[in-house]
Amino acid sequence: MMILRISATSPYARKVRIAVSVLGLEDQVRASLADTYDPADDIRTQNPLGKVPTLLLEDGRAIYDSLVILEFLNDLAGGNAVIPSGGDRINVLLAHALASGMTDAALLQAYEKRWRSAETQSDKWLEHQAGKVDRALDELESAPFAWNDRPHIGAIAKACGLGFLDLRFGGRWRGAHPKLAAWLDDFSRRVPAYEATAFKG
Ligand SMILES: N[C@@H](CCC(=O)N[C@@H](CS)C(=O)NCC(=O)O)C(=O)O
Repeated sequence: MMILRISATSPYARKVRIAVSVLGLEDQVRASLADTYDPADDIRTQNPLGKVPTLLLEDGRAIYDSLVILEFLNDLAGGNAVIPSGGDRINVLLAHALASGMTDAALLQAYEKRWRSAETQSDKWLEHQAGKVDRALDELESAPFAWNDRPHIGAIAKACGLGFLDLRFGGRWRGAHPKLAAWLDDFSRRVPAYEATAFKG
């Protein structure tokens, strides 16, 4: 059994958890909570970066960065599953990059507020990151990408990024991005793992 180190709120871990479900690999992967703030947690020896998600293989290897884990799981499922082998591959990876970059910018804002006192927080930095999120949301609103029977990693990353904005920024993106909100509702209906991996507090 492989072990997936996660945190309950991590959008990157959620992306991998949804991919595990979509690929039908639930019986091969067990999730285990990690506390990335606790120096005594094994996550820092399993992954020098101390980040979730990290996938621990049965042969002792640890695989990290969510995109590398997704590539691994895609191969394990026989390939050409959540990441296309040809054709749309670059488009799907690009969609993943946009959604992940948006998530990174949202997370950096959340960290700025968590790790710095109110007096030392940089408004300039927060605005710089917020600009990335806003532009990514506008791009996603104007050019929503479809998926058919099985969501690819671009769609999964997009849903998890939006879910993180719902969780940490009170869903404020929804008002100005109605098509995107409808897209997420549809994703949530069609992919049960999305709701199943939502942070319930
Ligand atoms: N690029 C990484 C980002 C992972 C990441 O930043 N995870 C956060 C949780 S959302 C984390 O583990 N943070 C702890 C830390 O940075 O020390 C990926 O895609 O896996």
